Amino acid sequence: MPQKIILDCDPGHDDAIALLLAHGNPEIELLAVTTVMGNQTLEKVTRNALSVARVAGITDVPFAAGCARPLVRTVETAPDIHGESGLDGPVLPEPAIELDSRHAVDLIIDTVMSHEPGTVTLVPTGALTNIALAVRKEPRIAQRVKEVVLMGGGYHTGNWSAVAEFNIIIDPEAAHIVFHEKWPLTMVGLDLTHQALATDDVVQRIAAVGTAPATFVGELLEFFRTSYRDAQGFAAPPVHDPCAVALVIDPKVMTTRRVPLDVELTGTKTLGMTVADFRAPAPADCTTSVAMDLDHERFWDLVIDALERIGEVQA
Ligand SMILES: [Ca+2]
Repeated sequence: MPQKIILDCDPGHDDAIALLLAHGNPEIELLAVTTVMGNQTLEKVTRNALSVARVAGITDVPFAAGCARPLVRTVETAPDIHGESGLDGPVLPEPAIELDSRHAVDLIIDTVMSHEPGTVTLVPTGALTNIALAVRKEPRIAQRVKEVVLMGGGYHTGNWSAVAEFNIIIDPEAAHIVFHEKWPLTMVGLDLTHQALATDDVVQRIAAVGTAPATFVGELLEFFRTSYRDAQGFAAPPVHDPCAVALVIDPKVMTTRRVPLDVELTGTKTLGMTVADFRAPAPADCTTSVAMDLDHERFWDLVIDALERIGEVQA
């Protein structure tokens, strides 16, 4: 049985690849795609999501726009990493599908409540604003979702401050809500995703696929490589968001450890830090885990396999 997921994202180069992986992998049933401000404004990331849907050939999945600003704080975007469009590099095709008329929060609630309990996994790859509001509006989803597998945070490292990751620090209050619900939650953070580097051999393998979606990913990675080199000193860019999708597909793609997790809301130097308590043993009621070690080859095999399944090979 495929794993049913809702992808809540802010495309975003790595979100786009996460969406292509979710669509192309036969172990995933993509129930809905929702958007949230982050890498760029809500308007831009929503348009980007629809453009990626066209690239991927997704026509039968509802897409809905969500929150245009964080719960408490002002909007912060990441043009240094993702460009002015939020998805700079390739030419973005005109969307071919219309947005769902519902707000993302309502689409998330409707989707979770209309499926059997324990069958829907939430995969947030942006700020947690929509997820936080969804569980506040309909608290029953906390018992009903199978689990939350999110890209964000990090237990030893940050990227938007010394200790905080972008998705968490732009809406730490939302992250606090999501981390404190009693649903099983796995944080796929920077400690893990900084192992998911699009190295030269990966880029060559993607180029060899020869389909329009693979060419699109190649153009995304070209821009991403330059921005990560210039902004954060990486030789090869870390491709964060598909790691969360990959964990849903194949638990063997990374190791995880059950540890209590919290989010710093009051630190003067540590706002948005995700605090993992590695003291053993974890309490019996602990429902949170962190991702630790990635099987790099297994991960990229999944991404490339998905790309091989969507789009025609070009002459
Ligand atoms: Ca993202």
